[in-house]
Amino acid sequence: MDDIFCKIARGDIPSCKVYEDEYVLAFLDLGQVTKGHTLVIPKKHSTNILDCDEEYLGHVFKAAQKVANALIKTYGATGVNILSNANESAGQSVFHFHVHIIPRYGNDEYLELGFKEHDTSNMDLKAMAEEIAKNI
Ligand code: DGP
Repeated sequence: MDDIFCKIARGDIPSCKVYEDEYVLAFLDLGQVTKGHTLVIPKKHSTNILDCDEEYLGHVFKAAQKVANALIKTYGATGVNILSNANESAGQSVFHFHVHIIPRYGNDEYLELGFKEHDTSNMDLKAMAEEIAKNI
C-alpha cells in the first residue's frame, strides 16, 4: 500500500512539518479548517484507527497531545477538536490513518461538527453496553 500520506511520511512529497519522531509525522492540513489545523500520521501504513497497531496508535495520540498544546501556546487557541474519520461512510478521504487536530478560537461557530443528540429515554442503554462489551 502506497498512498499520498505514505509518500509524505517518506518525504517524497513535501509537507509543512510541525513535529516528527521515529514513529509519526505531524504536518499542516492543506484545507486549514481553522488556523493551525494539523494532521498526525503513523509512518507505518495503516488504513485508519481500526487496523493501526497499538504501538503506533500510542505514538500517534502522544504526538496529537503535543501538537494540541503547541497550537494553544502558539495561536492562543481556547480549545481543540481531535478526531479521526474511519472509512468512507465516516468521511474518510485519505486511506492512511490520520488524526485531525483542529484548534478552536471561540469565534468559529461555522465549524459545525454536526452531532445531534437523540432522546434515549426509550432505549435500553444498559443492554447495549453489555452487547458491545461482549465483543471487546
Ligand atoms: P479525511 O477526510 O479525514 O480523510 O481527511 C483528509 C485530509 O487530508 C483533508 O482534510 C485534506 C488533507 N489532505 C489531502 N491531501 C493532502 C496533501 O497532499 N497534503 C496535505 N498537507 N493535506 C492533505
